[in-house]
Amino acid sequence: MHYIDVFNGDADGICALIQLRKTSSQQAQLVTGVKRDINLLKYVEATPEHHISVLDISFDKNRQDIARLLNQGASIEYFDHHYRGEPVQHPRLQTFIDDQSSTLCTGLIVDQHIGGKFRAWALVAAFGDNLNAPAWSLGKQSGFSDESLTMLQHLGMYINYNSYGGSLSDLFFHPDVLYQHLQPFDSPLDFMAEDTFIYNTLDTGYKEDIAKAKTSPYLYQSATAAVVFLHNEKWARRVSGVYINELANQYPERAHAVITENSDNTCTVSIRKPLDRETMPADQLARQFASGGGRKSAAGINALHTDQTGQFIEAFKKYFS
Ligand SMILES: [Mn+2]
Repeated sequence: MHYIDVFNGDADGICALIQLRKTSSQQAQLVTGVKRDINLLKYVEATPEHHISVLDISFDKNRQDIARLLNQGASIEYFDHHYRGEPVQHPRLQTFIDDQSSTLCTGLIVDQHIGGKFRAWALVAAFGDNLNAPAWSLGKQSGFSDESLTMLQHLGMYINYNSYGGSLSDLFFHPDVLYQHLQPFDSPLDFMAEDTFIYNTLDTGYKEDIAKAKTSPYLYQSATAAVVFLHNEKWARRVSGVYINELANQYPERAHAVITENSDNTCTVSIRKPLDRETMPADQLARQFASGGGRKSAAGINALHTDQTGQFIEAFKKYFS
């Protein structure tokens, strides 16, 4: 049997796979990319000799390739928390998908699947997806100190930060390289104690990029919604997703959008629902635009035409008012 591991390049994808491979260790071909590169299954070719594990990318967005790979004879196990759409029944397809709970991420779904054996990695996954409250309470329940949880939270933020970018050349570390560095460690706390280069590189990069983001202009700002604009720069593509999480945490009553300019007359849009206010789900707004998608709390539009920026801001203000 040949194994292929297909995973989102963010903290949730990486730390979900770490847990899975610590539990059933096997040599696998790795397929991953920047966080927004979610149609990862299109890069995969299979035969009946292939078993494919897929983590943290939307089932719905990969539906055609799932059908193709099953037709090619592969078996697939699928772990995710993004929009699933119509379920698929197939004897060689096993799914562990929960796209309803806003307190679960793929790393926590794998944690349940393996009985919490590598809990600290599951917590890094959850912190990476900005699930701070669920991660903190599960961490306390599991006996972690406040100090350890703060460290896991930072690592999750930094691995997540590393995954944002228009292309791999924007990133400090290719996600598969990062995975290979992290995977040997039973606990992320051991990783942080032993391998300081990666952590320090991301820590410095994060702080510098956030400082630049804080000087960026608001296109709209009220008590219920705010829209920030970032120019077409490497640092902006890297920081957009973590900057919006920081804004969401700082202003929990407010909805946020960060619009990042691309070089081809499009913008990439990140959307966060208010953390402390009940509203409509963020992904439903995103899906009103072509190339939009995501989850209830966090969603985005990959390529919004620059002409549609005004239209998006109007829709966003109305949606979250
Ligand atoms: Mn995730």
